[in-house]
Amino acid sequence: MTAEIFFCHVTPSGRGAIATTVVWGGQAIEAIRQRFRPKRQGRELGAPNSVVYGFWQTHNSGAGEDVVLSFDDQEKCSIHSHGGIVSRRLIADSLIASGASEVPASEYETRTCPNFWLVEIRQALQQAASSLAALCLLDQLACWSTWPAQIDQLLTRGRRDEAIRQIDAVLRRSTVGLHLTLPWNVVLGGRPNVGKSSLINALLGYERTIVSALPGTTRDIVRQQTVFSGWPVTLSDTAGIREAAGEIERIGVEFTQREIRQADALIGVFDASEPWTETQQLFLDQMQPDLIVFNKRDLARADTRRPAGIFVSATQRQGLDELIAVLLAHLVPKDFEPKVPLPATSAMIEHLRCIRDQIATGVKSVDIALSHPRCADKNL
Ligand SMILES: Nc1nc2c(ncn2[C@@H]2O[C@H](COP(=O)(O)OP(=O)(O)OP(=O)(O)O)[C@@H](O)[C@H]2O)c(=O)[nH]1
Ligand SMILES: [Mg+2]
Repeated sequence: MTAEIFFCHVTPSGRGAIATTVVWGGQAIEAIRQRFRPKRQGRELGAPNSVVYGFWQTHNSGAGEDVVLSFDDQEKCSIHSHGGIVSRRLIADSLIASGASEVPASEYETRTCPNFWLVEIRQALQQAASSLAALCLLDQLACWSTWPAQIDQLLTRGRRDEAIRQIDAVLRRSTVGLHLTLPWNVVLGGRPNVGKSSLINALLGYERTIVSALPGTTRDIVRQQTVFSGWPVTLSDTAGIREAAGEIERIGVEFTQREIRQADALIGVFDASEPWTETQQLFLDQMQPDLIVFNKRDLARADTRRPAGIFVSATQRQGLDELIAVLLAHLVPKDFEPKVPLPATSAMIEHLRCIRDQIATGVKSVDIALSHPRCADKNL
């Protein structure tokens, strides 16, 4: 640590029950002594893992703000104050007056934790899209506390091929790791009027997108995020694809085709009340969806020519659970296991690839456990 003093508000900026401001740096204890009066006189400040109750003196408040200080050691302390915006601001102002610099919350982990992997997982944890994702990421904290050091050990013992094999195995889990915070992009495509918008509304549980009996209702892409069994998913409704369309609808169809190319899963929606024709088959062959769904199963007509698919009714809310289960089975790898290391951010993937290349080119030790690409030039 340098002799400088830094502080960061680690709780959100709105009103809350308690606000926590972390102060750190070589002179942190001095800045705290200038302002803090313990309730019980003579309490020692800065003892490792100690907690002290007292008052924070600011220019504007006579008695001072009630605060609880929790010290990691002499160089790092958390100030827990009232969660109101004013009290937090007063503490910040007095720290600045004592020479401290404010660090934005987005940089806090990078500045205070020397372990790149744990910083990345903690940042991902802040963006966890569901409680399942948060639990997986908590497991990942444990994984990444030990796994990089194991790779270092393999290298020290000259087992380069095994190190590369293990890194490759972790890299193969990148997609699923990224989707703990990033929604899977699921696109519903099909001919006009088959019930794509109705199906999206049924899956979301509310009327997000316009439904009408008129073919060509949806023109723009309508996206909405939701969570299926703990996995974040963005559902994209698209314009029904048909050739004889007007100018606006034609642009909508172009948007649809672009959206389809970027999909993690494309659901091809067909109308179960219509017979299966050659045109339908041609359309299916061109679209090549990941999942075939026959909507309007409440009006379904038997037709042996139809390919295999999931039968649902958006309006009757039938078959939706099966559709979600099949969709997740398509998206999430079968061997998904939260207790093995997963790269959860793009920076982790990039850094792992770089380390792998270094090992492959013959570097004997890369100090994976301590490598911290983002901090390398920050001299903290
Ligand atoms: N009976 C029945 N009707 C449905 C079902 N799903 C949708 N519909 C009806 O089918 C018509 C078209 O539905 P939409 O959801 O607007 O169809 P779409 O595929 O989004 O149509 P475009 O936006 O024009 O491409 C509406 O009248 C819906 O009420 C269903 O499961 N059963
Ligand atoms: Mg529509």
